[in-house]
Amino acid sequence: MSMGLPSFRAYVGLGGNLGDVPATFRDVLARLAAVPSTEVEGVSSLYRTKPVDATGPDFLNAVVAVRTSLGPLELLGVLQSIERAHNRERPYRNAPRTLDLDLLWFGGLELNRPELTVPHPRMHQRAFVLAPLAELVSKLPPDTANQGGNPVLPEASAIEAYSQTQGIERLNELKP
Ligand code: A4P
Ligand code: MG
Repeated sequence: MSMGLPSFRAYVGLGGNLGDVPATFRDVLARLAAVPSTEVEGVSSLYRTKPVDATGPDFLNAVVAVRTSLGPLELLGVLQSIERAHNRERPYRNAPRTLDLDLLWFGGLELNRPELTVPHPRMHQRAFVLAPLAELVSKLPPDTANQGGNPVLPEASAIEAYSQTQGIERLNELKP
């Protein structure tokens, strides 16, 4: 990472319910690590999750933290190119997918544009996002490199309760 440029911590949600999803997620980590001005700071465990407003088999979900001096729209572009590399098709909304990458949080920035809303507007209802995100936030040192602070999340007990109701099961660590 080049010195001097401001950098931000971003949290990216990974989801998929088609194909070899752990292999897909490992490939996402490798591709993110190769992005200029970007490093992977941490990864949650893998979670097996029941589809929410979606059809098909159970999902796997995870969250990755990156530190980047890319801008939020540039990072979104990178995420979309990684989705395309995995032949993500969009026959209809919330169709089963090989890979969905959502930008959950970008250095505390609040952005509301058609192509990008951060923080991600649906993350607070979704245990498949909250459980891995809370795990990762608690594992990483607080982000003091910028003024954006850290994601504000429900209490651990509330996330645990959502996870029970929504059928979220923590699996193994996602190893690069
Ligand atoms: N977009 C706007 N804000 C963002 C953001 N913060 N991150 C725009 C990523 N993209 C953002 O996304 C549609 C458009 O959203 C993009 O053009 C982008 O510019 P998409 O990935 O093409 O469409 P999608 O995935 O069908 O919709 P979306 O909104 O990503 O769906 P969700 O809300 O992510 O839900 N159940 C389980 N258990 N696990 C899952 O992972 N995922 C979904 C998808 C539903 N149910 C699930 C899971
Ligand atoms: Mg998406």
